Amino acid sequence: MSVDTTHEVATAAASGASATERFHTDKSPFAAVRDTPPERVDALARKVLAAVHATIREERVSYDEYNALKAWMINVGEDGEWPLFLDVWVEHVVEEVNTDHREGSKGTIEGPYYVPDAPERGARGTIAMRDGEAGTPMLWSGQVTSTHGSPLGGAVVELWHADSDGFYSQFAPGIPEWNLRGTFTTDEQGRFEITSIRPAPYQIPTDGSCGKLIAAAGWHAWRPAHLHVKVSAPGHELLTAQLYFPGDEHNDDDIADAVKPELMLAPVDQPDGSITVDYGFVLDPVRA
Ligand code: MBD
Ligand code: FE
Repeated sequence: MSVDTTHEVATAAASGASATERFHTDKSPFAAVRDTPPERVDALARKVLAAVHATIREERVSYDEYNALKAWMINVGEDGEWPLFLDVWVEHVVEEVNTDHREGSKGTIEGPYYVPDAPERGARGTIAMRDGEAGTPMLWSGQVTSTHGSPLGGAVVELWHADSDGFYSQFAPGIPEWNLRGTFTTDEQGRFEITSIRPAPYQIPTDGSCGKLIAAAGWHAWRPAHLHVKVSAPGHELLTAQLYFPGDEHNDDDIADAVKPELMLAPVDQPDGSITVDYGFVLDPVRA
């Protein structure tokens, strides 16, 4: 009998702990804490607390409800699910206010599963995958240009996405380290061509604290299938985006509110059963 170990041990605690661990190894967030002036911390902390106080008064929150919140918040930390919670329910507004000046391509949230320094594959190549990786083969071609119109040769396209079961390498067990993660560098015309597979929709782990909130509130736990990218070039703003597939049943009710019409792919079915997609990026020069 064959045992599907990926499904058996892909627990919320395992993927949450990996996401928390990853955030700890990146020291830049801690520098930001130190460098934020006290006036700013004071203003933000007061506003958030005032919004909490207003909700308690308006809803006349009981002690049972207050203690349920306390227990739940303790569990989110124990599960390592703060990165998941924040990226699913908060990040989309941070992304909105920080990119609303841009004239180039739309972006969206990064989410909890980015890992830097994925294997380099040049301008044309196949992302790291297992022998016989399940899923529909996908050939993606595109070009990176600047809002001035010039092609950006040497631009870097970092791609990461879930497998055909909805699992990410380094956050679900039993998957090779760099599976479905790759770095591509555009040619002189700014062009790239990536071979990968079409990912499956992603379900928030149901056995952790975020899953408990979803169940308790009667929400659903799904994100539509998506490709994550970071696109960068010297002198240009880093673009973090996700691309989606038309017809996914959760494109209109993404739990993370990260779908935009500009991020929709137009896949073309090929006679051999694979799909091709053509999607490029326009980067904004860094503001003077
Ligand atoms: C994901 O794959 C994701 O992209 C986000 C934003 C949240 C949880 C899982
Ligand atoms: Fe994702």
